[in-house]
Amino acid sequence: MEEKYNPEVIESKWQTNWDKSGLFKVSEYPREKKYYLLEMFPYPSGKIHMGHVRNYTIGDVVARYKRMQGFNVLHPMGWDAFGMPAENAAIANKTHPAAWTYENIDYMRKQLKRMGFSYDWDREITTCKPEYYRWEQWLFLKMYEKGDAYRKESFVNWCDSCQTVLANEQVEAGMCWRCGKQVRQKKLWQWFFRITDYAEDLLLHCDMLAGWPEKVTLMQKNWIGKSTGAQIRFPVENMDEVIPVFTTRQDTVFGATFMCLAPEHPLVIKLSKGTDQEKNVLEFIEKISLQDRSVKAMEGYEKEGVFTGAWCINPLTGRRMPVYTANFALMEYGTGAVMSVPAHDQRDFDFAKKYGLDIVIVVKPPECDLDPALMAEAYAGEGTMVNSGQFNGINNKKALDEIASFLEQKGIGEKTVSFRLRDWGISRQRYWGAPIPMVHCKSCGIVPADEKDIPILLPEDAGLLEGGQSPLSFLDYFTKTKCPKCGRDDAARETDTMDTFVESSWYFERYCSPDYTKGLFDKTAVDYWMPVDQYIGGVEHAILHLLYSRYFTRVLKDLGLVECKEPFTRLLTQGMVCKETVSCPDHGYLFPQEVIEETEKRTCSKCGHEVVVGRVEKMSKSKKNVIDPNLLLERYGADTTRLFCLFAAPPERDLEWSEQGVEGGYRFLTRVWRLVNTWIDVIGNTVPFDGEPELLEGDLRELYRKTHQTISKVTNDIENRFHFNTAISAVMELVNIIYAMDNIEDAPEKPGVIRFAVESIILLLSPIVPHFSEELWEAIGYKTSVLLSPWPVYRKEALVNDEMLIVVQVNGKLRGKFNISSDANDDAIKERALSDENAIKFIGNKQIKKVIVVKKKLVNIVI
Ligand code: ANZ
Ligand code: ZN
Repeated sequence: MEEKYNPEVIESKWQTNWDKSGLFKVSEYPREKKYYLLEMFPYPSGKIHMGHVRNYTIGDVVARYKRMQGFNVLHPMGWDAFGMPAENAAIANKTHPAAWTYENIDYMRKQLKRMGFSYDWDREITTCKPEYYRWEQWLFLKMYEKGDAYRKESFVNWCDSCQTVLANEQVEAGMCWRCGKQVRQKKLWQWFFRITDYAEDLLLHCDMLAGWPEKVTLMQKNWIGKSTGAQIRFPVENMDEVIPVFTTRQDTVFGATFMCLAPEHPLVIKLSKGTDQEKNVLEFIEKISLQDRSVKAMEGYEKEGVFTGAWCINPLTGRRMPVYTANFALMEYGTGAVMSVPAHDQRDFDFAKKYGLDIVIVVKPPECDLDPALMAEAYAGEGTMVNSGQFNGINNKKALDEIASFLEQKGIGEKTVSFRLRDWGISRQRYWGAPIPMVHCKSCGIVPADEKDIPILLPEDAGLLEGGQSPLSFLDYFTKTKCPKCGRDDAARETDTMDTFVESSWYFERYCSPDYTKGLFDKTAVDYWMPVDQYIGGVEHAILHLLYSRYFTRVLKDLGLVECKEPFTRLLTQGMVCKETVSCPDHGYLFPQEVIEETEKRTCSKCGHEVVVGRVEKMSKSKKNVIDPNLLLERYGADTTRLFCLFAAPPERDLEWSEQGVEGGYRFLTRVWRLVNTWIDVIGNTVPFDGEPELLEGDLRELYRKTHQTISKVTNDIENRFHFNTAISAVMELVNIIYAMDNIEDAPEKPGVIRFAVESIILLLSPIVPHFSEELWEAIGYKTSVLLSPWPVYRKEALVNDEMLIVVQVNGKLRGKFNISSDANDDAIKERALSDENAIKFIGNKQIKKVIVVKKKLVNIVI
């Protein structure tokens, strides 16, 4: 065994070795216990960052640990390879998205291998390859056939500069998340997936995802946003029209004094046509259409609207209600119309005050009376019904159901629910994505592509347009096609591509049979592996990616392609990797390598100014507080990097970068290395001791017990909580104990007990620092990989600390006895003796002069 720990040599040795022996390959040949461990696959942006390193290290430890526990572990990796950054980078660097993407993938794959992750690389998936997206297109056709995919005209957030539709969450305070420019509203024909069909089911199962963090299921529930209420129809005066509204407060119908329609509501133009309000209404609609929806979604923006010139009738009071169009009424929610009850809804109240509309109180608070003229705000609380005809006098909560039933009886409305969740708009006017397999024919309209024509290949060599606009519609050889229905040869292919969230909604199922050529996946394989037992990734995907994946798995189940419907049994959302920011008064934020460490201070390498150390924040290129994993790999190696990521914080917490932490990790590994080196001659030719603890004495017994305790602690920490940091601490403690025992008495069991301790240390550390452990495992004589060894088990009886019998004397006379752990120190023994009931009796209220403790034997209390 080498004197010195040399990570560079060891790590490349074992990586080659693992590769050659195919150690990480798995198959589904029925083995009892399967375990599917998955980390969110990366976007191939160029190189991996510390966030990836942390995420994948956590996953790798679990994968290796489960494997040693006897599970058949699927642990795959791939690339979420479509998406806008590839196009932007291609324009900026004058390359092609395909070339850029594949190059990045090659580089990042090397980096991941360099980290020693135990992926089955035979299962690698790259979503921009036709072998992958052809099945997505095939699925699209099936969904179209079933009505799960449809086309509708709708308003979208549109960025002129990126020439693309943005999802609501890609709009930050009215600006494009990528380029920072103003977003506007544009009406476009778009493709949608009918996720709302599954709203109820997705919501219901949120409560059954016991292995998910509660904050994530809560976010999903809020996103789905179910409201229970009623739909009520308001007839329009002098017209053959009704306005249906959705309300959760049907108890307040008697207080509805005006109506508000969303500016996009089709009745707005119809009602105002020919009235003197027509011009105002059209102007208002135009103005609102330029506002982006994220502004509208904000609380506290100014409520405004205009009268449409029309009136409707309150079906319960007969009151004439002016019909307005207002910016706070959203077309996408409920029916796009709001019955406004200013006395009991704050928005309606503000609106009524602004435009001088009537306020009628219908719920009276328990303690006081309300006066519409004096109210400063709406009353949204509970109370007694007033001004509400036959419902007067009852509690308004009770009235909810009664009024709903009454409306149903009268045929004016019915109980209903509304969801906040919208159908999933998947059309992107982008080039670097999977083409939507539809055809536009001048005779037949929209026709699905023929299944035989799939994959509809994305041309990988299209020239990009400067503005970033998709080139697809300009490529005749892509767009020109025959109509699959009537054969006309001047039909055109759809040029929209799919949202990249579509690829990531089923990749985990594809991993189960990545080379399958007859469908999305082989059913036997997918039913063997799915669901994913443990999924690990960033909390930023708590809503969309996870919800879309849950939805897709349901669609696939309903198509008979897979058995399970919840794809992820357990979910871990890891914390961020953070570091302090450092800036120079003249040069702004500095990269760590731009800061010079001097004895007393740190200075800017550009100008010599003393730097300012800022807050600890998530590592980001813009703040320059990043550590390049390559640097760590070069300086310390993969094992130290992994050890640091796991030791610095439990996985779900944020991790603060610290150079000392990394160095500490390195020193610990060196210490373990030396330990094995020191003992190797003694333990080299023996087997680990495996007997009863009673066969041992003194330090050996202590060490044996400690080793079992460490195995138990590490196993529990990993198994139940993924608390690798405390697991590592426990191993460190064990290492310290061995170091502290320099003079272990020679007993026949000595080599075996020490061997047992050393082997356990290597095994327990092996998922965390695999190369290091392989090397030591080999050094102590093993010929096969440490990964193929079973995880160590502990003896229950060895966990309990030994006890000793202590005799209690008062003035030298035996007065009592007790058992106490052999770990107990003199103070603990003394305390226990002084609380001994019998002793207390004999002491009475006499003064205690002295307490003498005789090690491991007796306590004498002198009074
Ligand atoms: C009358 C009423 C009286 C309401 C009252 C509230 C309080 P949640 O709980 O979020 O589902 N609403 C309905 N459709 C709307 C739309 N398209 N745009 C904006 N607002 C809309 O909210 C349900 C309430 O939101 C409904 O109940 C309706 O106002 C409003 F004292 O009806 B309510
Ligand atoms: Zn046709």
